[in-house]
Amino acid sequence: MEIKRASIQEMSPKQFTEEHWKPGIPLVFTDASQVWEANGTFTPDWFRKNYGGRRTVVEDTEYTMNEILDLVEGKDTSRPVPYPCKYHIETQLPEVRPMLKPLGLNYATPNWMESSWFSKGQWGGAIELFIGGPGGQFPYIHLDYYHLSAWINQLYGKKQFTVWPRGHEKYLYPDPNDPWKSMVTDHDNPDYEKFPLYRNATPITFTVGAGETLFIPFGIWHTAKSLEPTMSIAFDLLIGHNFPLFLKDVWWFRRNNKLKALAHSGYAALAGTACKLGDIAGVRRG
Ligand SMILES: O=C(O)CCC(=O)C(=O)O
Ligand SMILES: [Fe+2]
Repeated sequence: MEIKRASIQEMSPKQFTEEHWKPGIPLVFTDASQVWEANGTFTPDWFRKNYGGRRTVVEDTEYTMNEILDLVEGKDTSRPVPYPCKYHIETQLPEVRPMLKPLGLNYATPNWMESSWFSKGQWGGAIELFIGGPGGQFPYIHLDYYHLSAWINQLYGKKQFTVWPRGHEKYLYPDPNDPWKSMVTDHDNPDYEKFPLYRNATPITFTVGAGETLFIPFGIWHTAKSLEPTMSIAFDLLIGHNFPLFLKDVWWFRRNNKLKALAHSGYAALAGTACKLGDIAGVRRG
């Protein structure tokens, strides 16, 4: 597997579906987010000016936007810089939501996560702003929950990503208590005594810069590291193709409470049917 970079000029939505979405191959779009007003607007200074006092909690500590930006830009060196610092767009920064339209960049569409059926549920699928500083490392190698596919829109600074091909769980030692997380830490310098099968893994590391969008299909193990002050907007894609796996996960996460599992799976199945019919009828979402 290699990571292809493509401009929207050379990758039609149909071609994207056939060559990346269906086979599950990541892609870096060099310019897909230019349809967003956020692209070029989201900078540390812009957030300081407009939302400097906006609060969020990172690793049990509450910070304002200004405090986070001072840390990631090295203006405050008195304490460690946490990663990732996240804001949930719909609830913590709803004012900027109109600047992320069309959410799916004309590729991640139709997206059932944009229907009111799914945004009501507890299924992942949030739109989030990630802020990081130099060296900020995502804490583990993982798969995203619910078999959702991730779209990571780098809007400021460079981030390094590492991905492992689908099926690499056999080399990555998933945590038995949370099989979406790998127990392999420090993949640049792995402990082969503890993780001998990791020798067979074939990670690919690459950089995603401002204005670029990384598509991570479900089943692709991944992790990230901020190389400098960075801002990105991540959202998830759910569609007929990953829905059966999504539905299985809805059950699996609630399997210890059969009644709850049944209620949530029933709701999700109904929502999926509604979205499928909506797609056929050409319903526009978001
Ligand atoms: O941008 C990053 O740090 C990676 C985020 C990620 O993979 C996740 O939140 O699931
Ligand atoms: Fe992820």
